Amino acid sequence: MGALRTPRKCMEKKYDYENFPRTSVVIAFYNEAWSTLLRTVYSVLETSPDSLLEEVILVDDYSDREHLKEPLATELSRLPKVRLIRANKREGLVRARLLGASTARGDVLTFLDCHCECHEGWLEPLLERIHSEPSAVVCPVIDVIDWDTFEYLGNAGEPQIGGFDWRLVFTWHTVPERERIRMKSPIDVIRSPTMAGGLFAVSKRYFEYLGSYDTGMEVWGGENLEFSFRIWQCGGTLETHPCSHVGHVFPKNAPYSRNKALANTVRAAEVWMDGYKELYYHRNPAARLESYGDVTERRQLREKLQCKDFKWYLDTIFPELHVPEDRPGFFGMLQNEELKALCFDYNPPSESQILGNFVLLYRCHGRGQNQFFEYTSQNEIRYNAQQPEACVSVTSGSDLLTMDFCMDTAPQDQKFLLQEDGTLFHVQTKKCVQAEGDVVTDSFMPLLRDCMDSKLQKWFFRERVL
Ligand code: UD2
Ligand code: MN
Repeated sequence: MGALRTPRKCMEKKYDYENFPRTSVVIAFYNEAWSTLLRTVYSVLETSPDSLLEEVILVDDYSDREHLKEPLATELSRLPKVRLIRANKREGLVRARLLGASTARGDVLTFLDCHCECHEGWLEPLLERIHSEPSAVVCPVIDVIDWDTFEYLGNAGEPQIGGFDWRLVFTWHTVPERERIRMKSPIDVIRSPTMAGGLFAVSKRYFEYLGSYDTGMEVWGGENLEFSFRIWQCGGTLETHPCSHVGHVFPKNAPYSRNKALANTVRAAEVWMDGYKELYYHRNPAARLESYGDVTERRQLREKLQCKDFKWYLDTIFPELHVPEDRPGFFGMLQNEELKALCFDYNPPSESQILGNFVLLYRCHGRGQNQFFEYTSQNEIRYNAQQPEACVSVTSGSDLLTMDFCMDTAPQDQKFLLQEDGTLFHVQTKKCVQAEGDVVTDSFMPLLRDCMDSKLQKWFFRERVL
């Protein structure tokens, strides 16, 4: 096992766990490899205090790989406390987990993915917290197991909290100052706006009270944000315990298609986000067209539990998240007046590295994503896909448009005046943004040029391709 950054106080802490609730560990799997699945099971059995572990429930979500049939049943039959349940059809992770939960005998449900390794002392902190606060949903710190070597790499640094961006993609963030102040000790739980989804413990009763999961969600994706919003808005708390560590193999590719994630995410937005769902739809127009089934029952649940609204959630639980203005006519594709087929287009070097490339012009596609920009009342052109957010800026001496992180108050080089006539005037250099390029190589860019009366220097925002 690699070096772990568990606070030393965690090691020193002794748990008096006689009265702690017992847990059922529920692990749903679909076509998982033998070694990773059994590593998960053995590590649970080897690291959980006997008196705290009621059982381990494995739910086979209708896998078709041979090794998961007889051979798995035989292997597991030798192990104490382990039960194997099989779905009769492919259920997806939400209903597979619920199938396991429905037969659970423990007071607490602890969900794990099927490619984890629990680390010594992982369970006690989770159960202690739920023992003292039954409405707490508690996650371990998720350590990294290398996808290629399966080495337990440990955690790179301080635990992080979960967030999301306005594409409704889950994101990781450093613990904000206000939360560090709230925590009374480094081994106190860390409040988190969202969870990654796979690894958490919850009182069985409280899970049922909260409406367990949205069973209209298929396969994979979206359920983690839905559950996170629901926990907070309906009176619970979502936390990470810095003393609990579980390793997870972050998959480079999954053994199944994840195309249901969009519909699942729309269900979450439709039930929990009120008017803020529009910010999501603006950034992913395909989401608005996706059929997502019936959410009447989930809205009734929200009524019944008298849950708070999304504004409360944003203001109170995730105040760090920038809420876009999305003023009508000032978001979407930024299109050129002369070269009408061309729009601002930005491709970050990678999902985790947003800065570093130039803004280009590319055929307008109307799918939001990398052609989505928002023009703010501070005169910024925000590239609104990722967290932290990036704004169009200019490196001094250059006529190219680049990206830099947005600031609370827009710096001079990030200010562009979109004037009545469509001119996009860069305040600092007093130049205008002009479309330039080459038809033969089909490469175009927005560049800073002396202002003149030309449609190549006129721009307008449009939400869709007409
Ligand atoms: C993350 C979560 C995962 C889930 C997902 C969003 C962690 C560490 N993982 O993705 O738990 O919340 O985000 O949906 O936070 N599975 C089934 N049936 C299916 C599909 C998946 O049983 O149809 C199982 C799968 O075998 C695994 C679990 O569900 O045990 C999660 O799937 P994943 O590991 O492919 O998801 P991951 O870790 O990329
Ligand atoms: Mn996983």
